[in-house]
Amino acid sequence: MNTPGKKNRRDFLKATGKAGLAAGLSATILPALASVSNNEQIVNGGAEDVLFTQRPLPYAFAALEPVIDAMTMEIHYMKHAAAYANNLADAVKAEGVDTEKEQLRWLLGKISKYSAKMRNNGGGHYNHEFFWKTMQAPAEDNSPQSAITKFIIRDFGSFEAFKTQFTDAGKNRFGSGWAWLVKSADGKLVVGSTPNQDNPLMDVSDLKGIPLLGLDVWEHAYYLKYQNRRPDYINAWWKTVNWKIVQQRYDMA
Ligand code: MN3
Repeated sequence: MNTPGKKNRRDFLKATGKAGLAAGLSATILPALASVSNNEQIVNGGAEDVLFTQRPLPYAFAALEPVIDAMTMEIHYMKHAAAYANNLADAVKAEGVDTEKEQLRWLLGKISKYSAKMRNNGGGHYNHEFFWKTMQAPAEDNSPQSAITKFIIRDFGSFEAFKTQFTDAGKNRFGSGWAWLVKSADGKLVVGSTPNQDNPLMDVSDLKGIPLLGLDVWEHAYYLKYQNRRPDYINAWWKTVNWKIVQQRYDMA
């Protein structure tokens, strides 16, 4: 038997669930499934995997200048994001999560079963790891040169209309939170926002779907350079979006 690829294995899991094991299929090709305890469904299978620990920033603190200044990036990564990761480590220990077997994206899918500390820091850690990967050195003309463009046009009418809707989601999120582009369960692209460190993978979230693109609109993400001008931050941020990563997430979702 050929070992299925990641995508195929996921589709296989979606299609068969635990029945696969009952049918005598080798658990060695189903490591993800084998680690799920009874009465739990795999959720968020197509979402980006994020480890429980903080990964190195994939570029230098100054890499996103002039859109995001090096000082903001350093404080954001070294202090804010590191604190979410540390607090998440405390929470998983206190609440008995086996991080060898559990995956953060699954845990977010049943976050209502855990503490507020797990929700805030699990979301905070996932969101930031996801966010760093979505950015790269700014480019003036930074529209996607990939298949996702046609799906954006299908679901929003035009690329500009999508950008406006996403920008508005970030501008209008009262207080702290995130703006998102998600692939919803019916395959459509949807824009929305979440409060605090909530995430569209969470069972408690009003906005649900597989995240493709996320923007941190907490003041700590932009205040040193933009102060109260959140719209200026968002408008500049478009130059840093790594559309190749967004496309990869769409393909996996
Ligand atoms: Mn942040």
